[in-house]
Amino acid sequence: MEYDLLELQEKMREILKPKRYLHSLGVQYTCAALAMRYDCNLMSAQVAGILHDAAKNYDEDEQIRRCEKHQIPITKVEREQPYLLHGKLGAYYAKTKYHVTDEEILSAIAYHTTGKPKMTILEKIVFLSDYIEPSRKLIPGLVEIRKLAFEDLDLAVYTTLHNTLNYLKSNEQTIDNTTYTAYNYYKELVGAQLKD
Ligand code: DGI
Ligand code: FE
Ligand code: FE
Repeated sequence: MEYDLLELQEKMREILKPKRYLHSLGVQYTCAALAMRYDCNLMSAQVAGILHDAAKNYDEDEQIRRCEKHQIPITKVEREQPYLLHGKLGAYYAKTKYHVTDEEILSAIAYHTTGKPKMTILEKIVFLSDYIEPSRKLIPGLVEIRKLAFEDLDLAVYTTLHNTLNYLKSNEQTIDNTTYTAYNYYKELVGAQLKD
């Protein structure tokens, strides 16, 4: 499938706030770099990257309302933390507004916040690029994960999930079941030693 990246960028520039647009461009280019490293389709990676936060401009009530309108199922945790819905809703808009037909791109957008077990290379690339793109605020561990992403994809995914879970736990936030199952899957996969 052919996509017009300039047109998609223009669409995102129109609907997103400037900082969110800069982030989306950063994710697009980071996706491209990782796709080169891991022999992934460059176009798919960039399309997923530029569109991944396409539903982020709606506030939480509006995200709930739009998911209900389009019959996108909402879990209990998502109802508590509606910002978790912007992945699924973004995938819906990628398909309906931006004519993305590749299921793998749509899935990478849908799961970019939580990750999931057994991600495809494209899904892992989008998940990581969202975390490491150049304009992300420098949080503890980010410098290391930026390097690790280009060395060991699964270990980088595991480390990102580990850091995210620690962050959510320390802020007493409800953890989505998909985030948990993703973490447990990648923990098993890399056989990493937990340091908490
Ligand atoms: O949309 P972005 O800001 O670019 O990034 P994102 O879609 O990865 O969302 C980031 C936030 O999502 C970050 O604060 C961590 C949070 N998050 C990830 N997994 C979970 C979660 N929040 C909750 N409550 N539960 C989760 O399982
Ligand atoms: Fe996001
Ligand atoms: Fe993002």
